[in-house]
Amino acid sequence: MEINEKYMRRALDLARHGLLDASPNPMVGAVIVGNDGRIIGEGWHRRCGEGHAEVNAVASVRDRESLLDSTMYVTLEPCSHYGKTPPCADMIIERGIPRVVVGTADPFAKVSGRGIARMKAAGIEVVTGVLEDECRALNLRFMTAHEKQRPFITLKWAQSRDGFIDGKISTPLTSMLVHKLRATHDAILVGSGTVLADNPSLSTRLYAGKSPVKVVLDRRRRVGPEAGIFKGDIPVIMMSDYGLLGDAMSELYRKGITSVLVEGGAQVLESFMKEDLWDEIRVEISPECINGRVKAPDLIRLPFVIDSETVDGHRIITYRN
Ligand code: AOF
Ligand code: ZN
Repeated sequence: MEINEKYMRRALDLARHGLLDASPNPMVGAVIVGNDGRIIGEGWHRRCGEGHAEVNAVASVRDRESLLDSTMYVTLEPCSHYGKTPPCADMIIERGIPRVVVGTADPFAKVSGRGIARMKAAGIEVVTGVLEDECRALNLRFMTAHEKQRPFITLKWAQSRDGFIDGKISTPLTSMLVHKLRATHDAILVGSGTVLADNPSLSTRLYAGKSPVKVVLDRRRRVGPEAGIFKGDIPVIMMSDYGLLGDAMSELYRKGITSVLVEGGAQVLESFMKEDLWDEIRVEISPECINGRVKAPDLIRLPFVIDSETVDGHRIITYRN
């Protein structure tokens, strides 16, 4: 169905405008096509808490009547729940849109199929799975989080050429890239050992982006209120009472965190890897040998390299699980 893909591609392009502000909501785009095949409305989800893509697309249509013989293309299943905004499926039914083409189902438990079912029950012709792979890939973290009921987990460390993580590895430019990476996650996580040893602020001061929530694994309650992570007004979650790492991750998910960047130290990173509790690993390798004391986790058995770049002579490699 060439024609469906053409309009879905446009909806995907629109969805990407949500890149900076949609999270933790997904990026979603919607296109409304009139009976002569021309686009009569477009919209996307701009920011978490604001109007959904479908609502913005409908609001952009000049002639309400034209909706009665139109097709809506939307990258994600229209929602069926009252969240921060009312259900899009109901709005589509009320406006009398007779055909809806959906990219992929919404894995969010409060929706997951109910939006599609509700529209079908109201007599709307619904086509699903158009450019499904692209629509899923667009919101990989959102999809992973809701399907696995835990945040998307990125492990990150910087090591010397000879595999040590102690010592100064990063350059000003690679440090800025770390802050950029932080800004794309809902939370940053470290172990209490890292807080005590390095007293990091875990901020995004080197990059103009969002500041994620800070999470510290601190079973022994060793971190005091004087720690640098408490400076500023970014919330800090101290986790002491959890059984397994997986339980800690489920708890973060229940708090609404859909992605977490795990920054160390070595023991914490190793534990996530041992439990196969990760989705992406991002490693920076400096060109120097430092013959340090703390070994970086072993890279040998990591499966898929999805990206490799060189910045200031440092290699930055990204693996996907
Ligand atoms: C849609 N269209 O553009 C988006 C959807 O709190 P709310 O009301 O913003 O609802 C957030 C949930 O709605 C989110 O977890 C996801 O399941 C869905 N997002 N749905 O129909 C959209 N952004
Ligand atoms: Zn919605």
